[in-house]
Amino acid sequence: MQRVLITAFEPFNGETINPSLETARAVDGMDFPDIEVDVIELPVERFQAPDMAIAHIRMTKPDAVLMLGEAGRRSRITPERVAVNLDDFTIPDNGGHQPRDEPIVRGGPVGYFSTLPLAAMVNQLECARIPAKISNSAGLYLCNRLFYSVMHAIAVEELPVRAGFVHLPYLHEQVVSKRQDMPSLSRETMAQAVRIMVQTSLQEC
Ligand code: PCA
Repeated sequence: MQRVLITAFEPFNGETINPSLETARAVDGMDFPDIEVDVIELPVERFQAPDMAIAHIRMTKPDAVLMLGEAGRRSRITPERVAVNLDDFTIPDNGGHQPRDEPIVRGGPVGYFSTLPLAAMVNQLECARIPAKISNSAGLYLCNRLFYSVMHAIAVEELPVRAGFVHLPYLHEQVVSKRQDMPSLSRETMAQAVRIMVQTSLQEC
């Protein structure tokens, strides 16, 4: 039995839901024949989120880590290619922190590539008629920070785990009464997408 850890974020920026958490919860209840799926909810707080994720990876030793977060305004499921060593928050996190133009790890590498099979993930999503595309920037907010911090811990500690980050668009209910011109996906589509990515994340490249 292989193990996949999914991380998801609590709501932020005045929202009452976060599509990553809603979707992770839906996938947590699904049956995977040969995979044990574990879900953790992370606070939108620059220190706690990476610490919690890394502690969980060390403790439970998953085979793959699929980190999820919201990227409103995007119209597709977007697996991220790269994490960069920079915090530049344009809004404060839920703890009130707003670092500007600061390295995440002083003296650390400029970036880390995702070690998930991105092309296969996008291909499988497209086969299921779900819009998807590799993204070349995870931004400079907490999702990038979590992504970078986890990849750095995996590299430094030489942990045998593949990992990467995927941004999800808004859910329909987030654009019904506000943001009327913004794209969104249904809960069903989002959950199916994450299910597909969990399965594909373990495929050999
Ligand atoms: N999205 C934010 C942080 C939490 C989330 O779900 C981001 O893209 O950085």
